[in-house]
Amino acid sequence: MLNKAITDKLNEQINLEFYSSNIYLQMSAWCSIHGYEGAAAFLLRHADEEMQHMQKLFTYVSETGGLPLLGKIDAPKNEYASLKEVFETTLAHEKLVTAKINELVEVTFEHKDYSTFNFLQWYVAEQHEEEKLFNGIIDKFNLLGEDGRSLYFIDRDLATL
Ligand code: OFO
Repeated sequence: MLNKAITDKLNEQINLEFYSSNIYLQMSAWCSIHGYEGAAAFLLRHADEEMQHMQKLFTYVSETGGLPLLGKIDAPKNEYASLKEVFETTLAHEKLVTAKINELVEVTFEHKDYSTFNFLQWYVAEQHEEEKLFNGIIDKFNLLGEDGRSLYFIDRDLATL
């Protein structure tokens, strides 16, 4: 049976993963409407991944005798000044998620809940991958610039990621 403080934190994380999915889904719509079809497809796939992150937590809480609680989810931002801003926002968001996962890990450690600690290691590794991925995309903008040609290549590249 999960400790209440840990269940609460896991539930917060479930809602944050939902929010992550919604941010990327909304970004995907922005990209599509601005003609960035590669970025739109990439973000759509990423929104799906976030739902899997949510699902994994949901199942874990259920399996350990807790009650997953779905809360209110804020509407994501829907206006961006540029494609680069979209990806700067993804990176900032992933950094926030990493901070939240780290907080969660700390709580499991404080309560000596090594099973949940162990379960969360998947998220720790995943956050490393996510930050690496989005940092890599920002590097491309910095390297190529943001003229029409560069954006065309970046968008094409995003379709393959
Ligand atoms: Fe993007 O890793 Fe979950 O939130």
